[in-house]
Formats: sequence, C-alpha cells, structure tokens
Amino acid sequence: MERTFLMVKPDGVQRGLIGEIVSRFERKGLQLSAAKFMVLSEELAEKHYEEHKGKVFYEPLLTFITSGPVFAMVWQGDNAIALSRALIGKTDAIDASPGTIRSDFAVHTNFNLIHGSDSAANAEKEISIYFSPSELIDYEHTIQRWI
Ligand code: RTP
Ligand code: MG
Repeated sequence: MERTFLMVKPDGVQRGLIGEIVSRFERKGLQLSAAKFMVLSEELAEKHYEEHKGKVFYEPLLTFITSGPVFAMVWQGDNAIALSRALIGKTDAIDASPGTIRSDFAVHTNFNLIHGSDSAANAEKEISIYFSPSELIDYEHTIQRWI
C-alpha cells in the first residue's frame, strides 16, 4: 500500500470538477484516506511548492494556488503515486494523453486543475503539511481484494 497527496486546485473547484475528479480516483480503485476543503495560507503554499522557489512560474503559482478554495485529499493503494500521476496526465495539457484529467479538461499549464505527488518522499512531506495523523482514516476497503 502506498499513499499519495492529491489536490483539486482553485480552477478545478471553480469549474465544478471536484466530483468528476474524485470519481475518477474512486473508479480506479484507490482508497480515500482523508479530504479537506480549504484555502491555502501563503505559508502552507510556500512549503508545498518550495522545490520550485526561484523558477519563473513560482510567484504566479503561489498567487494562483492561494486565490480560492482547494480540495485536498490523501488516497492510498498499490502504486498510488504513479497511478494517480497517470490519471492526471502531463503538466502541459498539450502533452497530456487523451483520457487523462488534464487532457480532458485543461487548456493551459498554469490552470491544470489538479496536483499529484511525484515521489514517495514528496507524498509523505505533502501529507504531513496538509493533514495531522489523526485525520488519516484507516478502514477496511472491501473492494481492494477485487483490484
Ligand atoms: P503539480 O506539482 O501541480 O502536480 O504539477 P506537476 O508535477 O505536473 O508540475 P511541476 O513541475 O511540479 O509544476 C508545479 C506547477 O507549476 C505550474 N507550472 N507552470 N509555466 C510553466 O512552465 C509551469 N511549469 C509548471 C503548473 O501549475 C504546475 O502544475
Ligand atoms: Mg509537481
């Protein structure tokens, strides 16, 4: 079992895509562990995106990601990180494969709807900055034996 951090960004919330996006991860067979509807503080956004500090898109990214509510989630399952990135698609919608979230719904790189952790280390880091351990719900997910 692997855990990943996923977040519907402000554009996904505004476009009414929370349900569509959550549905794709549910249908894939991943297990929801935690979810939170929230507005990111500047401090939290800086922690999340610290690896991009200094890049040209860093400041606009912080402005965008703190501009409205997001839907933050933890999902788990075998290969949850890579499977989620596959469902999300490449950063730029032009490069994203048809059928992925970004290909199906996004147009521009800076409005690409959803974030997904890119490594086990970043997943654990991101989970810990958004959620306390008591918010991660461990429960029997009976469909796992059929996946
Ligand atoms: P994310 O972290 O949001 O899941 O996206 P990602 O791994 O596919 O892309 P990453 O390289 O981590 O970049 C983080 C976010 O910064 C914005 N970005 N803009 N204009 C640009 O060239 C550019 N590059 C990145 C995107 O919103 C991207 O999702
Ligand atoms: Mg990234």
